[in-house]
This record gives sequence, structure tokens and C-alpha cells, in this order.
Amino acid sequence: MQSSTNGRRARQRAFCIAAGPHEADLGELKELLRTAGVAVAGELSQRRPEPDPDRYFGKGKLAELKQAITEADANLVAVDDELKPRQERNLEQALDMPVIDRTAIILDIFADHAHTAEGKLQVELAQLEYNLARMRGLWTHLERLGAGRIDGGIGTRGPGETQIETDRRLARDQIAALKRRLRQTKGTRDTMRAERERASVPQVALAGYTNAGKSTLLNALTGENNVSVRDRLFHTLDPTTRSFEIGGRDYLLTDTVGFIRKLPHELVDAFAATLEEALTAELIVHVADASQDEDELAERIAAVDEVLAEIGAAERPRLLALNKIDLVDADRRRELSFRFPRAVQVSAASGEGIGDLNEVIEAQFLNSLRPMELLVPYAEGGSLSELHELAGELEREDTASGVLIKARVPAGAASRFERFELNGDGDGSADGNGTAPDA
Ligand SMILES: Nc1nc2c(ncn2[C@@H]2O[C@H](COP(=O)(O)OP(=O)(O)OP(=O)(O)O)[C@@H](O)[C@H]2O)c(=O)[nH]1
Ligand SMILES: [Mg+2]
Repeated sequence: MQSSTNGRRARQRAFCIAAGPHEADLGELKELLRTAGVAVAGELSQRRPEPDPDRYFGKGKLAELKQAITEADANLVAVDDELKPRQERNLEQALDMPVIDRTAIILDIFADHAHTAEGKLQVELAQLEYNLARMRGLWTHLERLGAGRIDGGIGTRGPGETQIETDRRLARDQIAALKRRLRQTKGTRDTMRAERERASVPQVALAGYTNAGKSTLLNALTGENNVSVRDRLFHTLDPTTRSFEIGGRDYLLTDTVGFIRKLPHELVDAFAATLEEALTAELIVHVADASQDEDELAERIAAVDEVLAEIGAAERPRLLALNKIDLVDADRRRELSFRFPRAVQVSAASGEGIGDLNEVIEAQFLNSLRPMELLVPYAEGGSLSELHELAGELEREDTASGVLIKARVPAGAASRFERFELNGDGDGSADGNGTAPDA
């Protein structure tokens, strides 16, 4: 038997619940359910400092919930938080109905949307880790089904304990095997990336909240139309890279998986390798949906920043693109430009602002070039030709001890040449940027 975290959810009618200190907005949970193919039968939320550690809702609210579920004819309860195994078990017992949490729903959607071999491995890994933590809960659940109601079953040690241990060991073995296979695919990607870096094409990554319009923007920027776009959450899981041109220079643009509030950490871990793409890009374009209201926009931007920090990309050069500006009236646009003065307002759908975005991307790149003075020994022929490729125009002078070179090197590649640098760590002067080599 499968746990309630797996399997298709067709014909299920979910009752949505949330508990927390603020007024709950269950819109996103419903959107997740819609994406997962589950109908929504009703909703109920409770304001309390934090969810009840044992049952998520308090006693009274739980009775109210039970009543509401019956009236709505729901057959599933969906919770807008990640539940502790204990909360999930107790809730299922109290409501006599399967309960799924936000994490399980997101995992389910990811499993459904993964297409590449690597994407599938990543999701499988995340699901296994999620289930591993819940195995005890699952077992208790099965026992309860098999043996009728066992009161005080929580925490009891029984014959099933050894079964749990076996299951856990199997799951751990499987997790280890998956991680090995993922490391192999990552190895291949590293090789590909190393090649791209050598080819000196600057990389730009699109990151942002799910459904913000990243894939649409990729299509708009590259003038292609072959990256799939849909009004559903987590449509894109596998990164797509396309090349495009600004001012005669080629750039690579990568579309990445969308983020969401309370993104399951299992998924962040599993996708970390893919997200490294974003991590190593010269520039991360953070795409936000400008048509959301003020609070929602701020929250989503913060959620994306959080995930970027979690994967170690907080320090990368970043640019905010306020997308879907076609849906925003003139007043709000002015407000937005006050609030986010450095952001570019664009519409991937209408093409408005795409030219501005191109300009800013180019300016950022030229700005990031690092002026270097190098003395490269003649024996380092490989490095010399690489420099020629990378820097385009450069000044060179042959001396007795090697080739003296002045060049502007893409920041990402600079570290490879630091060992040749003259007078150590630069000359301390903040270089003006009037000397950008024209392509
Ligand atoms: N009005 C308007 N709609 C847009 C714009 N950009 C994207 N959309 C719509 O927003 C929805 C989501 O677009 P996607 O490009 O798939 O979004 P995404 O960020 O790639 O989403 P995930 O892959 O799910 O993370 C689609 O229905 C698009 O047609 C825009 O500039 N204006
Ligand atoms: Mg997408």
C-alpha cells in the first residue's frame, strides 16, 4: 500500500485548512491542488500563535472541522503547512480521513512534472527523504487500518518495530543509491558547464516565484517560442538554456525551477545541483509577478531571496524584473518604480520593456569585467589562448619572462588567472568603466 503522499489524486475532493498567527490566505494551496488535479471542497482556518503541536487545530476547531468536512462531502484534508508526522497521524485518526500536507502536494506536483532522467531522480530522492521521516507514522497508520482502532497506539512498540527498521534501512540504501546516480549526472553537467565557461559566453539565469513568467520571459528574450509556458505551478522543473544576443555579444540564458513559500527543504537539497546553474551565472534575473498586490509581491520576493540564500547564491549579482507589467495601471507602475527604483518593468507577453532589460543585462555584464594585468609565462600557451577568447581585445607585450597582458576578464573567469597577476591583488584603484571594449 502507498502512503497518502503518493499516487494520483483524481476524483479527490480536498478540504483546505490552515492555522497561524495571521489571517490565512488559502489561495495558493488551492492553486497547488488545482495543479495536482484535486478539486477543492471547502476551507477553514484558525488564528492562533502557532498550530497545535499534536493535532494542528485546537480541540474545538477540530470538531467544527469535522462537521464542515461532512457538509462539504470532502474525502481528503489538505493542510497549508508541513505537518509533523505526529500531527498528521493524529489528524487522520481524529478525522478518519487521509490528510496531506503542503510538502506532500508540492512533491506530488514535482513528481508529475519531472521529465528528464535527472529531474525524476531528484524528485524521487526528495520523496524518499520525506517518507523516511514519516515511516513510523505510516506504519502506525497501516496498523490502525489492519487492526481496527487501537487506542493509545501512539508510541507503542510492537512487532511492527522491526518492520520499520527494515523499511528505514531499505529507504536509506535507496537514498544513497539515488545520490550516487545524481552525482554522476552532475558530473556530466559540470563538464558541459566547464566547456561553456571556456567558450567565455556570459551566463544569465532566470529565477523567481512559480508562475511569475520566467519561461515566457526566456522566450521573449531569445525570440524563440519553444519553452513551454503554462498557467500552473511548477510547470518548469528542468533547466533550459538558450543563447541570445545583445549588442553583438552572445549570452546564455537559463530558465530554472520556480520557487514557492515554504518550499520543502528536501526539494531544495535535491535540486541544489540544478540550481547551481543559477549560482554560477554572471547575473541572476529575479523575475517577479508585478500584478500581485503589494503584500503578496513583497512576500514572494522575500521567499525567492530566501531560497537563493539557502542555495548559496545570495551574493551573486542580481537584477529584479517586474514582469506582467501589462496588467498594471499607470499609478501602480509609478508606485512600483518608487518602491523598486533599480528594477526593470517588463512584459514578457507584450514585449514592453524587453529592450530595457537587454540594456541593463549588457551594462551589468560590462561592469562585471575585471581589469587585470598579467604576466603569463610562455609555457602557459593554453592560458594565453583562453585569455584571447575570453577578453576579446587585449594589450599584449612579449618580455623575457613571459607575455605581459592587460585585459578585461569576465569576473567568473578571473580566478583562473589570478596566479599570473602582477603586483598582487590589483592596484587598489576603483577602475572607471569608460574603457569597456566594444565587441
Ligand atoms: N499578462 C501577462 N501574462 C504573462 C506574462 N508573462 C507570463 N505570463 C503568463 O503567466 C503564466 C505563467 O508563465 P510561465 O512563463 O509558465 O511562468 P514560469 O515562471 O515559467 O512558471 P513555472 O515554470 O511554473 O515556475 C502563463 O499563463 C503566462 O502566459 C506577462 O508579461 N503578462
Ligand atoms: Mg516555467
